[in-house]
Amino acid sequence: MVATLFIDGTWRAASDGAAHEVRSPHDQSLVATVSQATQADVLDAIGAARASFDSGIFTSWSFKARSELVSKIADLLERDTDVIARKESDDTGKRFIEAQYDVADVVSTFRHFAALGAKEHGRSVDVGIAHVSSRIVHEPLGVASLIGPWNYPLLQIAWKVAPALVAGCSFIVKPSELTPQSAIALMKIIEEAGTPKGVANLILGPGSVVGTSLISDPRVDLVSFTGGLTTGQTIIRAAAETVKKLALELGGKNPHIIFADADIDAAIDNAVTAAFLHSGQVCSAGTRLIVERSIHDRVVNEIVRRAAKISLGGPDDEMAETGPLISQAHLNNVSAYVQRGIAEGATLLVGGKRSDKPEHAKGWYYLPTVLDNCQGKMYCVQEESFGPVMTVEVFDSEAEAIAIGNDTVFGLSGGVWSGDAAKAARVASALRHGTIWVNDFGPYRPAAEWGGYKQSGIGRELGEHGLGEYLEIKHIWTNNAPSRSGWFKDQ
Ligand code: TXE
Repeated sequence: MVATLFIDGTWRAASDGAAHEVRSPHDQSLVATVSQATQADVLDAIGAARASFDSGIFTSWSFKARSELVSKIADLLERDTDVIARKESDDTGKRFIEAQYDVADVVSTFRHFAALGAKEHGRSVDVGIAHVSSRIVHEPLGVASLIGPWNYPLLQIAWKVAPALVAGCSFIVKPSELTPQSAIALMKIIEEAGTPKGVANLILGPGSVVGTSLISDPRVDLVSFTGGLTTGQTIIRAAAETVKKLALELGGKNPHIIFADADIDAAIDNAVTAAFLHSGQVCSAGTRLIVERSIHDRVVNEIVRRAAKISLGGPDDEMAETGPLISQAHLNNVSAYVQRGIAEGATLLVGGKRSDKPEHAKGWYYLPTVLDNCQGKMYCVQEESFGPVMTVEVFDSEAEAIAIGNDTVFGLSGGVWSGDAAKAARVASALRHGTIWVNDFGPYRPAAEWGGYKQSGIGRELGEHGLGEYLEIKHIWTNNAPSRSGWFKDQ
């Protein structure tokens, strides 16, 4: 029987023995069989996390000691890069080399939080009374449910696990049911590094089955979630009952604005990458191209020419530039999204269908797609496809570019290309999105905050705030010369 749940320091099978088969999006081959938790297992994991937190077994460690643990985890992850990258590319279908880059980013994330934890925490406040000392101290927030998606499975979990460990929280990790293997590998490393029993727990299974308690149980203090908007809304509703803290990253439909005075060649190349990297399965993908009318034809013709040549393939295809979609259900959604765009009046310039190459027959391969003549109110402009689909709109003025870029309920990221630094800075400032790239698109660093305005989420990951999400802030006022308050008359 497979035993891939990690609860209270022990590897366990599901209490009813249930298991789940993970299949490659590349060819549907069986890549793993993992335990599928029951409700009883979930309650056990929450109980273990709560008990470990309340016992002080980890909260009593200094920030420095917890940072050293996180640093050790970074070393072990680095040691196991290729093994973990293999699991990640098996589950997601992404190229092995991309999975290796992802693990390198995971290691950097752990190193960033280790360094942040080692810094001084808390501060003194001058309250203007000589005999009063006032201190702001940071304390671990409590028990956290850490729920991850399938597009960057280990990385998105790492953005949560590393700060939770530095902060001294106890937690339950739940990766996407489609991509569980890298989370299992991470949990083995967390165990090997010497994390106290019960602090780190792993639950596997579909959110609809194992998620409910993770987001509503009164013993959970914080839910940190990355995934779809609808699930995010479910979590907000469930968390209301016990006023849980929330950290939500819910994706976006990200504007990518190109002015006529930009370095057009660089802008085009970055626009192709922004939209089609990882087949568009990126929350910050630049899939909403907004281009100045005078350069529309030149830019769009070149993007279409490039998109048609993108080479698709599985984890070990050395000629491949990107891979399959995660599942058949997702492929069907992307396909329906494109058809709806066409029905609403968009012009399909390239792609718009599943790859018909024989070597892709068993995989969920969808061709890079460009929809031109799009208008702001169209479904394909407003909604995220999470697939390789670029929509194109035109603008005539700076004000119009900004208005289009902000005409969305989302606010995760955006890009602006211009040779006029002052104009680019004005547009970057006016766009209401959490990350803006000027004359670039896509790079991020663990030291810089990441997160969304508006319906793209609540809170921030990475940077310094990314640790703050897992901390409570306490003010301790100490009067070193106690005296009567004298407020009420003592009759
Ligand atoms: O996400 P879900 P899905 C977007 C993208 C995509 C859409 C749906 O647009 O097409 O979301 O993807 C768990 N209680 N993003 O359906 O369902 C689930 O098991 C607790 C953006 O895959 O939100 C998984 O672990 N947990 C994104 C995680 O939530 C629940 C990345 C995400 O799944 C739950 C992925 C519940 N009731 C998709 N229901 C990004 N921001 O990067 C589900 N889950």
